[in-house]
Amino acid sequence: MEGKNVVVGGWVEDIRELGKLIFLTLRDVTGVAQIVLVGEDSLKQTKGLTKQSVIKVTGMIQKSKARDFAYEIKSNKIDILTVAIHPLPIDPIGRLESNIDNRLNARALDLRNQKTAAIFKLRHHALVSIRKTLTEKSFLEVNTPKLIGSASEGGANLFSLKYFEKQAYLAQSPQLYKEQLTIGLERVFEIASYYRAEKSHTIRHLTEFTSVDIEAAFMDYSDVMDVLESVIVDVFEYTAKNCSAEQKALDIEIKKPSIPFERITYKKAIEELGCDGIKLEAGDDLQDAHLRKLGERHLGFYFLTDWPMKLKPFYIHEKDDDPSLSRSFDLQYGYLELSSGGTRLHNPVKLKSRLIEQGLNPVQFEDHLRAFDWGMPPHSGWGLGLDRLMSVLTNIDNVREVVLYPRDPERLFP
Ligand code: AMO
Repeated sequence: MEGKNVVVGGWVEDIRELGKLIFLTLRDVTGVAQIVLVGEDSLKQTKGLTKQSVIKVTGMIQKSKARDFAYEIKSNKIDILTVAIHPLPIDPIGRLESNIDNRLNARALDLRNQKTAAIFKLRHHALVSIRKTLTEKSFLEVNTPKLIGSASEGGANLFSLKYFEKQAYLAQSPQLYKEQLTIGLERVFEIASYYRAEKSHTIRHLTEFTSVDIEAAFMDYSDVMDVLESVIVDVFEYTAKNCSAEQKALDIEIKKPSIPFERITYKKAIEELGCDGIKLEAGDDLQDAHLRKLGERHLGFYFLTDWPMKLKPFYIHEKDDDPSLSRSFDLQYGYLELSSGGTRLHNPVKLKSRLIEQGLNPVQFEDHLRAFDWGMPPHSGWGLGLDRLMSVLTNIDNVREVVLYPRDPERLFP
């Protein structure tokens, strides 16, 4: 484009005076450009101009002598569209490191930092890949309500609110809806925010998180594990190929994980932990420390399957050969649980007795139970925590870093 006239808009990242010339570094979401402002009144034009102000530059492209730029824009006219007020709450370029709370308090400005922007560009591409994989496997994307009248995951951890004269809740998951939708649409997926009123102060729990959920008629838990493995592998392959600049900004190298992901039964996991000196009874839940130990043996992604029924929600199907165990799984990355899923009960009588067994009131699930009388196919599915997946993909431990405006027990603003 040498010799061509252009108009560019963007944010001033740097301003340097060199005699009568003014050098501006201008950034937009695609990258940086050098502007050389020439002419008698160039100094006058930049009076009051601060870094991160928004300008429009009209000029011509020419070869540059600068080390970092092959070309630059020579201009004798800039328009200042908005002046950024200093001092800014954080250094948006990231030369001066700010702590995570200060950055989250000024999140919109934090996105001017190329490292932060790279996280959310990667997140976009991960979502593109997930939608592509699931669409190719004949899943339809759906949207189900987040304002609901009864719990989807049982009674605990529900945010409740007044809904005019009624009591409503924020959805913990799309569980009941996605199961019902298999009657008419067979294979569905949803990507949405869900809410858990948990006072967890960890680097992996949020009160509002994004989940990718699928549900498929006529699939068993082993089939949906295959689907999950494809979704994950495709995300890594797609971003490895299409996101070089983002990997560079984050100083990471995304690699396709090795397949197939190991499938370890809960029983085997307990035995392995026993060998490591951790004694657990069959039926005990696996705590953080146990999962960390397992993660040392099984690097990368692995499935933990066939959990005891008593550790799983009411909708999970038992195993035929041992009804104390379930057709269920978690997908782990080291100690971190990324997803859980399984084969569901599709027999309404069994489902009702499981609700009672878990201390839930079948009356509150009447609408859901009704659908099971209309020809409910056998079905399976999973929910994948997108925020946790992003933290693995970007190699950033704290899930708050990969969520634009994270919500936790302390954080409700901005
Ligand atoms: P579960 O409750 O295990 O299963 O949630 C599925 C996945 O969602 C993510 N997740 C969270 N991420 C951040 N903060 C939280 N508070 C949080 N809670 C959950 C995790 C988790 O593995 N209905 C079932 C799924 C299914 O069977 O289809 C469910 O919600 O990565």
